[in-house]
Amino acid sequence: MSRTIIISNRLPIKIESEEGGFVYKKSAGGLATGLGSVYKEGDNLWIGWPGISSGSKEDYQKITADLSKENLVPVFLTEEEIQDFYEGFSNATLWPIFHYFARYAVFEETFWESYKGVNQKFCDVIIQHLRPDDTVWVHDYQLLLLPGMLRAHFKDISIGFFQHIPFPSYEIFRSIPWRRELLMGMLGSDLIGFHTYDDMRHFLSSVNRLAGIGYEHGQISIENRRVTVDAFPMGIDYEKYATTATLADTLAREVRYRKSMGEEKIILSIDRLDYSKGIPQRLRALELFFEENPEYLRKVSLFMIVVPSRDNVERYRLLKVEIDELVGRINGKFGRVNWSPIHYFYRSFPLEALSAFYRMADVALVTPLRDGMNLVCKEYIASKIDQQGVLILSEMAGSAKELSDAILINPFDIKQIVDALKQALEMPKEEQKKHMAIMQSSLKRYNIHHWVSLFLDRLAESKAQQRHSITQKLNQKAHQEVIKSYQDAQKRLIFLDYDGTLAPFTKDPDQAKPTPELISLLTQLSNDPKNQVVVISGRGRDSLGLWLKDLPLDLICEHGIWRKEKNEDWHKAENISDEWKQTIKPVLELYVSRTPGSFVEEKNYSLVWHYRKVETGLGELRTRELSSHLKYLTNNMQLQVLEGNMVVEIKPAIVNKGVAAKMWLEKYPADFVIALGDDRTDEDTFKALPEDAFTIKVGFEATEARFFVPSTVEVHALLADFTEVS
Ligand code: GDG
Repeated sequence: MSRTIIISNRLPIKIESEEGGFVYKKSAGGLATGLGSVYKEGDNLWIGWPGISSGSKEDYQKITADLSKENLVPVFLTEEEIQDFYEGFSNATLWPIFHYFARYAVFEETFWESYKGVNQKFCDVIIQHLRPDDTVWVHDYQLLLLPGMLRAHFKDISIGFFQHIPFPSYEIFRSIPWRRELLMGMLGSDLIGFHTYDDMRHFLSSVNRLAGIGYEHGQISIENRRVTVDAFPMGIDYEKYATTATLADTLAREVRYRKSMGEEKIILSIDRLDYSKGIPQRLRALELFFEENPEYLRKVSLFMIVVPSRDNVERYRLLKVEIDELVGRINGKFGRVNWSPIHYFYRSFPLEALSAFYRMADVALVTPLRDGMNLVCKEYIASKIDQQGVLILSEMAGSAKELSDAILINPFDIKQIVDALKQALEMPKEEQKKHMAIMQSSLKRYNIHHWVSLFLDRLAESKAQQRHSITQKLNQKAHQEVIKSYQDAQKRLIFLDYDGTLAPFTKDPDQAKPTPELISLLTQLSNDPKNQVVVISGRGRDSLGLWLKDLPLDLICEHGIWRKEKNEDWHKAENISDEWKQTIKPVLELYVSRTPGSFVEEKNYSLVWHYRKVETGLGELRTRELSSHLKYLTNNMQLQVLEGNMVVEIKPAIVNKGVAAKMWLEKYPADFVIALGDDRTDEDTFKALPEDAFTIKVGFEATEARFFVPSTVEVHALLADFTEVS
């Protein structure tokens, strides 16, 4: 039976040693709750670090045995690995880069080596437990290389990856020396999820620019797989927070805490200690708020919880000092004997206390400078059952995309936070309730369980799509099948596209001249009396016609406008005019002047705008603009606008490679028909051929062809094998 294996850096437990054994405390975090229903079921597993870095062999054996009863598998890490992999590469390299704190990032070769080593360690443990029909779900930035490592062992296994923190813009991500390896590691997955659409498009753009791999509708084609990239905003365990808020223990705590605070209004903030959370900025905003609005002194105070985190790292220690000093300064400046502007706790609390704080708070002030999602703001809303309250939320948190009923602020704009505080404290109760109800109904629906099933269903769907894709790789078996049919045939019709199929695609179209090896291959193939070889291309006859003029083969140029059978003259398709060029050429020239690196190629009866030398991204953008401009212009002109490989081509609509291929099929009936091509225009050829023809796409994009091969190398190998048999 197929199982689901969850992988994350930390297991959802905490181990404490007690005399004579260990005590295992379950984590109550959102992810642990959400995935609890998954990993505890049947033979499913959760694999990760159990949180301890020292112990005897016997201890580790005991822990492994104890955890296996809970469907948990430990990956033990050493002190050194914790330092270099976890505190080093994960938290001192990736964390600052991914949160746009590039100046804090440390690039250390030893950290990177350790990161690779620990990802490999995870891979080795997983392999011992994995079965080929399992589904693996890898979590977060500590394990970016793992999907690629697993893929190398299990070609067909279903792998999902979710990143809980932001994915930065390409301009930031590119500064990591090991950027390409990280991307390739992630691309081992079948489905890659982020919290927001922005993270997703930043990732796609990095893949495009750094690995040179394009994408269409959020899908990346790599080797023989299609990787789906999408946004899955994570929810919370809504019922848990809503229920805890009504428990007797929570309500008793609320009464107790309230009593000690008096009548004053409460602004609440809860974060882990982290520079991405914007804690000093928030404190400065509070200081300014009291300076500008002294009437609020003694009437409002900030209840601030900072949960200790990574505080053995220098950067975090410094942050702690900065926060302590700011709190001291503000309390010293505005405090009175019986009133403090800030109640500050550097510790964590049990869920019931947290729930009581959420209930007590008139305003939640959530101001991260960057946050993948931020669950605290969602928990605040879920806890406000039958209560009002106002959420002030940073637009830099992923959750801001969903919670548009909050007061959204730019956390770098301290004046805006001050205004937001005033607005929140003065907001009429009815208005508060209205916004709260809207946000609650959304969070109730898009809860953590919804998120888990959405991701896993999407992963299953993407994998099923991949497995049922009709285009198969031309593997050894299929290759032999093609050779056998070729050998058995008496008459063969062979259609070969040129650029990207016979000759590798180059930045400079003039560099695509056939090599002596290619000339020799085509000559041998054409000399076989059973073969009718047709080179079918969008190229003009002034290049391809000249290059191949001495070979005994047929040529179809400019998508069929010019046709030449061997030893005969060129023929032009009928009813073709070139008058339209006068109207279209100036438009293409306009796009050349706006797009450095692009140029216009003029063929006898078609025009091509090339952008293969244009900055990545800009060319694609201009293509969208140009295509829609041209489609409007050519409405009644019987022209076709084709988007090809780094080109936009305009040609008479009555000719295309499919129409030309059909003419050859009628004239030269054959019992073996094959077509090879890499471009969108070759799809017309594939579609025109009979079902039993061998149609082979060069490359990984979606296609009508029956088979695909990765590159021109495999095309040459197949043609060379043809020449070996007869
Ligand atoms: C990462 C991403 C993304 C806090 N104090 C106490 C306590 N907490 C709990 C909160 C909340 C969690 O910790 C914090 O979650 P966040 O989402 O706010 O932030 P990160 O820890 O940075 O999480 C983040 C998240 O992953 C999920 O994908 O949203 O963007 O950075 O659940 O309630 N819990 C208890 N006592 C405390 O004192 N029990």
